[in-house]
Amino acid sequence: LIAIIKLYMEEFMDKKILTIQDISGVGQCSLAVALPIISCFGLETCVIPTAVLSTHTAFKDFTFKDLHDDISSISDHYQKEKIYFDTIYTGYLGNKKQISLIESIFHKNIAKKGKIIVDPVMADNGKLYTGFSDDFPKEIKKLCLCADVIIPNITEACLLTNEKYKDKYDQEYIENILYKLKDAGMKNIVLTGVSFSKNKLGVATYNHITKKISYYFTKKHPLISHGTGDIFASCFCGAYSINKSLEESAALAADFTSNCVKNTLSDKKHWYGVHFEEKLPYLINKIKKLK
Ligand code: PXL
Repeated sequence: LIAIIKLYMEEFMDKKILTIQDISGVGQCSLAVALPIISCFGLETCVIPTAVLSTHTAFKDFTFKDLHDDISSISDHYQKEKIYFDTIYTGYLGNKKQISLIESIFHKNIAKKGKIIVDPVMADNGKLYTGFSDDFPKEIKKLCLCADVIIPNITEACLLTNEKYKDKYDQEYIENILYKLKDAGMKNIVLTGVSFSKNKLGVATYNHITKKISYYFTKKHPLISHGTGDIFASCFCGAYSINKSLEESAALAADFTSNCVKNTLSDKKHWYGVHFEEKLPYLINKIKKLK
């Protein structure tokens, strides 16, 4: 019995996830969603902020403080304290110079058998976000190659593979992108924002072990919003870190994100993010059932 309890404790207790992304004071994105969502999984959520912004970059005149100079010393401190992370999840980076710093964090601060998850946050709807130069995709690709799982949207996947971005496409287009990413050396792939019909939106996954492509769809709501990629990625990372499969984690993340979008539909003035906060109890209930 003691052995079983010990095994259980090793599996579920004291797990730490480190997330490396910006903090935007207003915007319902990045660390402001990662912290509450990942905490719902009972995981200790640790952070290295890459930048501090007043808002995300879809606002005008946002402030931006690059934390480049702090990143190495923070990670050195964790190493000195022998603090290692079971998952490292990266999102929005302040600039391309941070990429090599984060590559070294992957080596220095990861626990034995730790998982690396990279969301190559840089673009959406066919366009790079404000502030990123055209060579950013080439650089972030290096980080993607270190990851056990990458979580690009279709625009980001196109930029990583030099594929032409289309907003109307078929299954062949999506699977070609997944195979191009795989051939470039990516392991598990979770491609978000996939839709083959008016009423359904979801995710396509490529499983590195089974070599299978799977799909999971939820209802498509008439709302295009910011921050949904971060909500999806945070929920995926939580589920994957408690050892749910790639496909189960993607399905949970898709359900939760879809519910958060649905919860925002009636608030027509809310343009910059989605109201995920009221849906955290729903997420906790779903996680209880999963465990
Ligand atoms: O949601 C992705 C994201 C994160 N952080 C900042 C952003 C964006 C998207 O625009 O601007 C600062």
